Formats: sequence, C-alpha cells, structure tokens
Amino acid sequence: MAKLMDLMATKIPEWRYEVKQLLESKGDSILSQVTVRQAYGGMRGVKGLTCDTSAVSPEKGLIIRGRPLLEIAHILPEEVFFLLLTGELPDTEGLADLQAQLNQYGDVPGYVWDVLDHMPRDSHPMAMFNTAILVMEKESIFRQRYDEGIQKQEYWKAILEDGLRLVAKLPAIGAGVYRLRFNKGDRIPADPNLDWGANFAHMLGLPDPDGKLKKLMQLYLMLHCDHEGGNVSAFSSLTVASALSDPYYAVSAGLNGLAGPLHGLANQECLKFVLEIRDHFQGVPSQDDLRQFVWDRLNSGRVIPGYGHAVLRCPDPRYTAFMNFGKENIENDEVFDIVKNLFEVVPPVLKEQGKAKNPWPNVDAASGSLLYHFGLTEFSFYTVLFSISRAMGMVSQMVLNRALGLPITRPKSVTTEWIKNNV
Ligand code: HAX
Repeated sequence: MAKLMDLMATKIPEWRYEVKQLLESKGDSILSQVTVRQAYGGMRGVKGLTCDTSAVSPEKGLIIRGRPLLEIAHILPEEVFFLLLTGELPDTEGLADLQAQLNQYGDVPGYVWDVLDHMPRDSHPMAMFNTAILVMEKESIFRQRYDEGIQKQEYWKAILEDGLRLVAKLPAIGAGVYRLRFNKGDRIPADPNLDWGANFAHMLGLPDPDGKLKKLMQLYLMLHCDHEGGNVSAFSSLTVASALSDPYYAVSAGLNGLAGPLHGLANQECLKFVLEIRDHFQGVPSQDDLRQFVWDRLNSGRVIPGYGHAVLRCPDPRYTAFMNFGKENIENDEVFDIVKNLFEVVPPVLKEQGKAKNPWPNVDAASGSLLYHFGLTEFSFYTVLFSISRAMGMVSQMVLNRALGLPITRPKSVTTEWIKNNV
C-alpha cells in the first residue's frame, strides 16, 4: 500500500488545488436546471454531484479515469482499483505491493462467521454478505482516529486504510456465504499465491479444471467495479459516508441498494428469465417464439431484465466484454444461446413498445449465463459477486470525497403544495 498511499499523497494536493480554483472562478455557474418532472422522477439527468473515478457516457458507456471500458477490460480487478483511486495504472511494483496488502488483510474475524452461522438458513445471500460487512464496523480505523481527533485533511488516509482492509476480506466473505448458504461444506482457505479475483474462484470451491472460472471471476470483478456517482448504490453509500459514517457503514448501505431488483439484483432476475425461457420451450426457441414470449411478459406488466438503463443509450460495453468472453469460451450451451438470441429480439420489441428510453442490454443481460455455464448455478448469489467488485468503486469514491473535503450531502426537498404555489 505504501506505493498507493504515496502516489495519492502526491496527487491529492493537486486535486484539491484544482477544485479550489474551479470553485473560485466558476463557483456560481449553472450546471443544470431541475424540472418538476425530474423532481418527481428520481432526479434523472440532474447534474448535481461530482465523481472523478469514472463517468458513464450515454453513447459509449463506462469510462474509467478517461479510459473507455473495452480498452482496459483485460486488466485485473486490483489494477482497476489502483486506477480508480489514483488515475494511473500501477506498474509491476505498485501492483505487487497492493496485492501483498490485500493478501495480508484478507483474514476474516471469527465473529463474522458466528453471526452468519446464526442467521436463518433461508436468508438472502445479500443480507448475509451485508450483515458481515456491518458487523465488522468495530474494526474501523477511521472511527477510532476520528474519536482521537484526527485532522480533516487526514481523513482520506484512514478511509483508505479501512477500505483496503474491507475490500481485502470481501472474496473470503463472499465465498464463505456461498458455502454456508448453499451447503457446500467447510470454508476453503485463501491461497496466498493467487490474485484477488482468482482466489475468490478458488475459495468458492467449484470444479475449474481449465482455470476458466478463475478468468471469468477476474473479468467479472473488474467489469463491475464502478459506474460513476449517481447510481443507487454509489449515491447511497456516498451520502452515508458524507455524514462521516465509516466505510463499513457506508459500503454496507450502498450494497443494500444494490440488492434491489431494478439495480444489482437484476443479474439474478435476468438468469431466472433466461431459464424460464429454456424450460418453457424445452430448449432454445425460434426467434418468433422468443419474440412472442418477450411481448407476453411486457403485456403482463413486467420488465425485461437486463435491458434498459437510466443513463446508457447504447449496448453496455460491460455486456459486450462478457459476450466476447462467452463467444471465446463457450460452445453448445442453450442458456448462452438464448442470451445471444435475446440480443436480436428484445431491442426491436422494446423500440416498438416505445416505453423504455434505452432498448439495449445492460451489464446484467449476459453475466448470469456465463456463471451458470461454469458451474455457479445458484443465481441468488450473483449480486454478491457484483458487490465484491462494486465495493472498490464505493471505497475509491469515498476516499476522494474526503480528500477533497466535500461536506455532508443535503439536497433540498419541496412539498407538492410548494410546487403548486411556486412553479
Ligand atoms: N422492460 C420493460 N420496460 C422497461 C424496461 C425494460 N427492460 N426498461 C424500461 N422500461 C419502462 C420503464 O419501466 C418505464 O415504464 P413506466 O413509464 O410504465 O414506469 C419506461 O420504460 C421508461 O423507463 P426508462 O426511463 O427507460 O428507464 P428508467 O431510467 O426509469 O429505469 C431501469 C432504468 C434499468 C430501472 C429499467 O430500464 C429497468 O427496469 N430495466 C430492467 C431491470 C434491469 O435490467 N436493471 C438493471 C440495470 C443495470 C443496473 O443497474 N445493474 O445494477
């Protein structure tokens, strides 16, 4: 971590200076106006917060620190974590240093397993995962240093210390939840010779004779790392963090938002939908049958999981990266074939229906079929995978927000009466 911390310590004064200059020269300039529709519409499109780790372009999708996703889809999750935090990819030494830290901090306190052991056996894996994070709050270095009177300028360092310790433990917690919740037997210890993503695959304990599950996990954990600051999970966690609640509280809060079916849980819903299609047609349906099935679902008032997005207006590059992996590594698989065919069928149907502003697939449309192919078939677990990765983005954003000294989040709400009288 020394390298990461040192690099950030050299960059943060520059970033602070840049923001100070902007505030001085342009502090009162208008970023965006808010309409009544937006106030009732989830603040969609309102430009009211900043995020420097990543940006989502409607036409190009995720751009991490200026790098379009598909240009860096091959890098390891640890590398993207370094990139999110510093704006630079690590050199060999920086990567080795970060990996050594993650290995060192990877052990999960025994009381976490005691708590999880006592949760009802039918608890959702996300409830178990988020409980594990919250129960570790007593480990927070930030809270301890805050109580001792740490200077505001130094907050980010303690947040980063907490964030690294937390991120380091998430693969072991995720794999532990998997083995406990789905009766897979004892937990499997980490292998110190493996990287963060491969270790997660190893601790799941699924057969992986050709190492493809490890490769898929590295890709999965890289692709889900961040999606700017306004999505439900990022915004929730940053709001909680802005009250100076420590990263254990704040990451858990964000992930509780990720557990909703319109957000991260869509990956579980999406595979459920694809399996429903396979079972209904006893295999891969014709394009015509598939089109009718999609229409029937829409007409019954349900959404097509994995399609549409609040910001994107193009196929999600994360979907494209997953499909590229699938096309290279999967043959003769009904579930993956249905996912491929849905791409041909769903966008024209959504366009014809005319409601969804974005008819294209999002990240969740493809990921489940790949996990399913490589033996991870318990789809209620899928959002935990998403969470392990997304925690890197949340931590990076909260470190930067504290480094820039951003204040507590507090937008203003108005009553319907106020709108009637004042607009
Ligand atoms: N199927 C059917 N209808 C859809 C749709 C879809 N996939 N996507 C949007 N619509 C409908 C909306 O329900 C809305 O209908 P009403 O006016 O009747 O409420 C209308 O089209 C306009 O919605 P929108 O402005 O295009 O989309 P929103 O910004 O409101 O919502 C969602 C974006 C992602 C929530 C939405 O597209 C959706 O529900 N998709 C299916 C679920 C899904 O895949 N979620 C995962 C998103 C990615 C993510 O965050 N992963 O974590």
